[in-house]
Formats: sequence, structure tokens, C-alpha cells
Amino acid sequence: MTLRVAIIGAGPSGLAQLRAFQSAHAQGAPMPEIVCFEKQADWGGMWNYTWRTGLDQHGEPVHGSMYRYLWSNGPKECLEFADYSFDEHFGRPISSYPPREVLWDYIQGRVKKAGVRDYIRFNTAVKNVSFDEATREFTVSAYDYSAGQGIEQVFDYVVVASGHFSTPHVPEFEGFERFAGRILHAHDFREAMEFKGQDLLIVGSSYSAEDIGSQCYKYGARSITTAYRTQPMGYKWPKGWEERPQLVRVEGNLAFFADGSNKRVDAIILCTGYQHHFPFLPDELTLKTNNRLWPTGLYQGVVWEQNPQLIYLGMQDLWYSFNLFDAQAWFARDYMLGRIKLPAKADMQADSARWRADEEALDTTASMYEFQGRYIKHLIAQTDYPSFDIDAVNRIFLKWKSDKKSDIMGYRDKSYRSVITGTAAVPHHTRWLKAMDDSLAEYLRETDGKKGEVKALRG
Ligand code: FAD
Ligand code: NA7
Repeated sequence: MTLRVAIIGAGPSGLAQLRAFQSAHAQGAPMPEIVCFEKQADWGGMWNYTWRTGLDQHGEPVHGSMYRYLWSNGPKECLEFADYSFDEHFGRPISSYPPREVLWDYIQGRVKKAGVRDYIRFNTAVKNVSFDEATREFTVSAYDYSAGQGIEQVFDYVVVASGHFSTPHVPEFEGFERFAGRILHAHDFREAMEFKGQDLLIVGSSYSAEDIGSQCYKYGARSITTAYRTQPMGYKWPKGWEERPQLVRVEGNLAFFADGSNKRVDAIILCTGYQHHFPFLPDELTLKTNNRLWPTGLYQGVVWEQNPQLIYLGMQDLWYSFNLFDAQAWFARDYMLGRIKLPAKADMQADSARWRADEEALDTTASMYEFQGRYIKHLIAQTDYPSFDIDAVNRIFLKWKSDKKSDIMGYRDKSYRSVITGTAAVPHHTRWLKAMDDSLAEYLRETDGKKGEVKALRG
């Protein structure tokens, strides 16, 4: 009987799974019966920007957490697909830190070429997944908003690729209910211009705090104050940006910090992270973890040990991203196709425990991305995913970190060399801090002055 596979989500992880099956099929393997459920109207997950916040047009929670003017916060050379290079997609070298729309275009290029769009059921939100121990089958219940009806379908495997940067973690601080300005979480942040001329308080000290702060600085906020709980980010911030210890309470427009200081602010953005949230899964199938490099319960970071017919993709904290999802999807594919056999449950758990112990011993930033690189190497060695020089990617991460340390507002102007094609990136025509238009057309504009002509440039 044909294998039946449900994929929940058509973001980079779900698309990697589709591409993995398609590439095996192109070499003669049987194609399973696949349904990829996607609640949004288009593919690309987070990279498919939406202006909406709160609930979407169907009353579903809005998935998107990306905002306007978002540029990649890591070098594109660290996430390049090993089977579909930036050179192949754009036909010429581009810069190392493209804006969102450019990366979305790149993600789409590979799956358009693979011809897998028809496997995706758009505007269809998965509502429930159940497993029948007797038949060893899953039933996936979903609501198809295009058809205006609920559906139910039976599968042998379920691949959860629904992302984990969508459901916000929203702490409350004393006095919030009477704060005399706007309070929002990073998940609902869309437009930096909204904070032009304002004194802005950002709670948190990780990627979102750094990047949303940078956006707001770039687009004209009067001042940025970031409040850290554990440790300051410690970059050389531009004038008007300061770090303070943990926010303790607010009173009117005054924010009070753990060192006893206070500051008048107009708005507060909580950049306090996200929750792994799977409302469609029963408790016994639900991954429960914080945002970390080795969540427990997943053999090889992918297979749910308590029920190996359930697979999770992309649930780790991310240094690597698109290429990590690929390595996982190829592994999951070969396991589902019967090419990779799983050890006994106790052995899977012992293997995971070893990875987790290694993860817990990591004590430097470099040791973290090297750990993730080692994990990717380990997965790739088990499949036919094209191997690539992960040590070279680790060296780019190292350079990226030092570039940020020396110039947090200028690191995106640096260029690296692709480990896939050897092509050196070219600097963007405009420095990041001055590049206000983040559109694909503007990005690909030749410097002779004319806008657009994207197709022609792709050659
Ligand atoms: P997602 O991209 O989140 O896709 C999950 C998909 O599942 C979505 O399309 C969603 O609609 C769908 N879905 C969810 N629930 C259901 C359901 N019940 N039924 C049907 N469909 C469902 N990574 C980088 O590499 N570089 C960056 O610069 C970068 N910047 C980021 C900036 C922000 C603000 C955020 C939030 C993330 C950023 N990331 C970045 C990480 C980003 O999450 C990953 O690059 C990538 O999008 C993860 O892919 P995914 O497919 O696992 O999840
Ligand atoms: P992260 O990386 O999970 O970071 C969450 C941050 O929020 C981190 O600095 C936390 O501080 C802080 N936090 C969490 N709870 C609190 C409370 N209660 N008080 C103060 N500070 C708190 O999430 P991000 O959104 O930055 O990044 C996630 C992804 O989105 C990433 O891939 C980006 O590319 C975009 P801590 O250090 O734990 O003390």
C-alpha cells in the first residue's frame, strides 16, 4: 500500500520535506500519498509576510511574526540549500544579508523547480491529530477555509512542521494595566515607523530585542532602551540606545528597573520569546520544551520516541536554519521510506540523552553552533543530501559574531563566500543603515540607477 504522509505546515521545514520526497522520487523511489496542510494562503511560513496581527481572516491565530524591513540576521552563506544555491536562483552574486522578500523568493525557487505545490492544501488549518493504537494510523482533522468545510484523513506518518516562533511568551509586569502607552509583543510588531520620534522600551536581550531595536533606531525612534533579565547584549550601541537591567514595574509612563533607575517611555515591546505550541496534538504526542538546541524526546532531533510514526522538524533553537531543516527532512524521508531503521526505544533514548548531555555542557557561543553543525553532519552522513563544508560555515558564524561585536549597525554590510559554490558575495548597493526600501525589486536593482527588471537580471 502507498505510504500516507501528512505534513503540517508549508514553511521552510515542511517544504524541505516535500523537496526531500520529490528528489528521491526523481531517482526512482515511490512517491508517498502526501498532503501538506497549510493554514495560510501561500507557502514560505514565517517568510510569507502578513500585515495582519491577532486573528486572521478566518479567525485563526496569525502565524507570522516577521515585520516590514526585516533583513536576514545571519549570513545567507550559513543557511544556503546544498542542492539549490543562491547562484542558481539569482543568476549572479548577491549580498550576504538579503531582506525577507529576497529570501522568500529563494525558498520558493527550489520548490517551484521541484513542482511540489500541488501537494499543499492551502487555507487549511489542522485542528486535531489522533492515533489509533489498534490500526497504528493517524487521523488528521482540519478545516478547509476555501471549501468551507471540515475534513478528516488517515495517515501512516505525521510530520509536524508548524514552527515555534509564532505563539508569543508574554510576561506581565506590575503597572502594565495602567501604562500610558502601547504595549505589544514582538509577534505583533510590524512597522518600525509607528515608533518614529518615540522613546521605546524593549524587554529582552536576544535576537528579537536586538533586531527590533535596530529597526526602530534605523527608522527614527528617539531613543531605545533594552532591558535584560540575565545579561546585557553588550554591543557598542549607537547614541540614543542604552541597556538597563530587568524591568520591575511601570507607573504611568515611567519604567522602573532592577538597579533602581527609571526612565520615561512612550511604548513597550516585549521581545520575550516564543512558546512551542501544538494545540492540534493530544498530550501524549506533544513536544514540551523551551527554545534550546536539544529538546528531549526526539530521536536524532526528529523522531518522537514515544511514537515513531510522529516526526517533528525544525523544533531546535536555530543557528543553522534552512540547511538544518533539509538535513532533518532527508533523514525523516529515508526513515519513512524504510531506508533507515530505528534502534529499540531504549537505545533511541540513550542516544538522545548523550546529545542532550553534550548540549548541556556547551559554554560558549562557538560551541553552540559547532554542536549544531556536528548534528547536521551526523544527519547528512545517513542520507544522500549533498554534503557541504560545515566547518567552513562555522568559521562564517565566528566572523559574523566578531563583525557584530565591532559594528552592530554595520555588520550587514559585510560579505562572505558561499561554501556551496565558492562564489564571493558582493556588497549591497546601499549600506544597510541607509537602505530604507527592502523590496526585492530595489534589492536586485542594478546600480546604474534603474529600478526593477528582476526577471532580466535573473537571466
Ligand atoms: P515556519 O516558518 O514558522 O512555518 C510553519 C508553517 O506552519 C506556517 O506556514 C504556518 O502557517 C503553518 N502552520 C502552523 N500551524 C498550522 C496548523 N495548525 N495547520 C496548518 N498549518 C499550520 N531564520 C533565519 O535563518 N534567518 C533569519 O534572519 C530569521 N529571522 C527571523 C525573524 C523572525 C522575526 C522570526 C520569528 C524568525 C526568524 N527566523 C530566521 C527563523 C524562522 O522561523 C525560520 O527561518 C523558518 O521560518 C522556520 O521554518 P519552519 O517551517 O520550521 O516554521
Ligand atoms: P529568544 O531567543 O528565545 O529570547 C527571548 C528573550 O526574552 C531572552 O533574552 C530572555 O531573557 C527574555 N525573556 C523571557 N522571559 C522574560 C521575562 N519574564 N523578563 C525579561 N526577559 C525575558 O527569542 P527571540 O524572540 O529573541 O528570538 C527568537 C527567534 O525570532 C530567533 O530565531 C530570531 O531570529 C527571531 P533570558 O536571556 O532568558 O534571561
